[in-house]
Amino acid sequence: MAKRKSNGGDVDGAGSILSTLGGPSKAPRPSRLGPPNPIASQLLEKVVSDAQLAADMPYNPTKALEYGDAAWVPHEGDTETPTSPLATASTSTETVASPKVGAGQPDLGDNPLDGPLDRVRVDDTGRMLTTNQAVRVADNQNSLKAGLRGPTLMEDFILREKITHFDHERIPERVVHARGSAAHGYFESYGDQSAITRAALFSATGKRTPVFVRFSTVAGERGSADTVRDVRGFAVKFYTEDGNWDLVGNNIPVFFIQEAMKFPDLIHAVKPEPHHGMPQASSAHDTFWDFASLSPEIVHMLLWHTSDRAIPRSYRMMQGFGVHTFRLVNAHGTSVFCKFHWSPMAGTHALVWDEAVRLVAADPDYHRRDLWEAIDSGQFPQWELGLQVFSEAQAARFPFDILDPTKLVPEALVPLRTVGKLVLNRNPDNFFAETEQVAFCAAHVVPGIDFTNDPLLQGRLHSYVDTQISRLGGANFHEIPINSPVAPIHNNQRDGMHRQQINRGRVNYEPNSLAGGCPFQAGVRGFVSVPEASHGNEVRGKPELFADHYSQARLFWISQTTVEQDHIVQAFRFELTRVQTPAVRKRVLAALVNVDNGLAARVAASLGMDVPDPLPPATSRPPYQYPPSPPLSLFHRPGNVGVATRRVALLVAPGVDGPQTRKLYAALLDLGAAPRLVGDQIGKIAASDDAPLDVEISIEAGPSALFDAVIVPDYPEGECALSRDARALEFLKLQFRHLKPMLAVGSGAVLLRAAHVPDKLPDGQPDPGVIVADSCDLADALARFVAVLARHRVYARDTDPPRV
Ligand code: HDE
Repeated sequence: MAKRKSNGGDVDGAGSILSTLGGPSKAPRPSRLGPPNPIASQLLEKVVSDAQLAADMPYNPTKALEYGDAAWVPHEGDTETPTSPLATASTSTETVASPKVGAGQPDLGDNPLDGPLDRVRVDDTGRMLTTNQAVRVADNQNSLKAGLRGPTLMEDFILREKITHFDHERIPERVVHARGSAAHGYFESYGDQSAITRAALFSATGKRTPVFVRFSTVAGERGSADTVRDVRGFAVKFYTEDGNWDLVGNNIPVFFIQEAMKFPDLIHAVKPEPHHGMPQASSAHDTFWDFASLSPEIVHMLLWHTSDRAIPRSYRMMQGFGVHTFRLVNAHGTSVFCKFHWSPMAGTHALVWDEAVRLVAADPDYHRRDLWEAIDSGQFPQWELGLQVFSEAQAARFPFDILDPTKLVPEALVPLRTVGKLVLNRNPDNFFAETEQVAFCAAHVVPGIDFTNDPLLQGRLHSYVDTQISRLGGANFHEIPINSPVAPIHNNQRDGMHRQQINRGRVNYEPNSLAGGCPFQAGVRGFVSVPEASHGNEVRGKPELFADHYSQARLFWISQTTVEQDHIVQAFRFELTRVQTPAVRKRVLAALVNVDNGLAARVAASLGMDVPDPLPPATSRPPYQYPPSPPLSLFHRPGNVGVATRRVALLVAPGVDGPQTRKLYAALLDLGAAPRLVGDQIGKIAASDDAPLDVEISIEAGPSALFDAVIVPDYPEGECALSRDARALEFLKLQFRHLKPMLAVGSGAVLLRAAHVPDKLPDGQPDPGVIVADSCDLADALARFVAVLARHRVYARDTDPPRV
């Protein structure tokens, strides 16, 4: 073997570099580490550049900026650029490539977990079945047995993997808001709001930010029905260039309680009673009303909860609210208060209570289906975002405390400033991966948005991340694709269950010199909290103004139309009738006396009770007398989408006027509505002409509650068989009872008569929604029908009890 020639000093310190333990007193710089070896050369380059990077930071240059006045303006971290990418590598072998590790060369500053969801979408077209270890499965029909009639073998790893995965398919449902539906879309800014906020999504006209929005009910379990009486969640995740902002709101602008401390009590009270697990997804039971009647701060919310807001026709037809007062902060650090409002372009519309109850059976997925169908048919739901912006000085003059989440800011005090629109234009690929695994958090804000001291909001800032840790199995739920931001994530958080990121390098702390100070703190380019002065004693309590429990409840009541007030009374009647304890009912009535005597008297009468003395108020301050606020009525926002997405049943049977039916059907389709031929059973029926019609759904599978309106076409040969079918007559009665537009053409009117549908309103005027027309007036009749349908319901028809 030839002897290697030594060059003396050019290998000094090489041994230290080859060892991972200890080192010499000065950074060694040998020119080689031994025989030619590309990896060893990289190790040398790595150690030399590493040592240089550390030496470039002789001390922590920003330490002094953490103290005193300097701390008011956060400073950017100090950073040095390495002389070689290898300086920050984990290993000198990182350039070794393979189909598994990839190309080897690092993409400096990159985190491939960020970015579009394309990277995790999976398609199986043309692929063979495999196990999770990618072993191809030869037989997916039989387990491995010792003989055809023998025992199944433990060895069958394919069976065991399949069943084990199946056994663990379920994750805990959300403790509240378990039932929900979601969609992707975007937020488009109408202008530049940089004067009031530095939030990037509001920086320019036309700027689009991707969003994922989840709607939900609060009380019901994951499999509960959509149309129960409940608050609806309206949670929006904005994937902004400055990180994720979650506006986790509701469809009602106020909340039940004022204090995070009371949330578990509220939820325990409204959830099924713990002894027998009933009722599901309903507030109509003793424990809820017991808690409510002892917590008068709830009364404002109770009026919203008993109003038709709690039974929306569609997620697409409800408002959304941030509820709390937030802060907007501009680039100079100046902040203003802000309330967030989503207003649906389709208007605010509700179900009728009896209809909502029937839908629980007819289609428990009613709202989920409605959202999915609208988006999949290209009728994208839209909302406008309105801000109520006000200063601290204005807030100080309000007759309520802006930190109290049971109070709203009347639009007469602060009008809405419309700043953009939300469009939902894509359904998820996979319900579990996206809708179930999405993790909203009230604490996810971006630079430009900040919190206030609302004590309910402050409690929420803790709760959401905390709950995801058990629901989604650990601290890395932010890496689940639907939750990961499109903005880059770089920090020193490491490890934990299900970690996906493979962090390069040995540095997982800050300050550091070994990674050139990276990732370095962003200073004023990062999130800077509003430096709000705080003084006062540590105390458990609430400000005096929070004790006004009734003024805004009364404001809501007097801002409702007569029909809406009637429905509130009926909802109290229903809820309290289901309560079993008279003392609880009495306390609720006593609270209502403080809102309005008439309301209390009507609810009391509906329960066969006397009006009790009012509950003693919690404050000696007289209630504030607000003038009515029209925007608080559901009818204030009729919407501007006409009859688009409205479901219309055409009741058909053999002998129906074929050409007319087809004409009506096509006309509705052209208007964006969703017509459907409903009959005794699906399949072909003979029409008046030679072309048979195809009934699309039976009355049994498609009952009245599923449709917004009905048309009975003409039967030229006379009587229609459906006039002897009790299901068809009930269909028509329910259409009438649920205040829906009805059009009967020619002898189709026989059916309306057989169902005893009146054509007059209670005041004797013609019912504009019961339209009986001759075949020759079809165009005019259809135009009238469509006009009524666009206004949703014929509330003038409403009576209690119903006439039909
Ligand atoms: Fe929530 N809430 N909440 N909440 N909330 C949750 O977080 C909580 C409150 C709201 O579609 C939970 O991920 C506390 C007000 C929505 O995934 C949990 C308090 C408002 C959603 C939680 C409140 C909301 C939630 C359950 C009082 C309207 C569904 C699962 C201090 C502004 C988000 C989860 C989705 C979900 C806690 C009060 C809205 C447990 C402690 C007020 C829309 O973290």
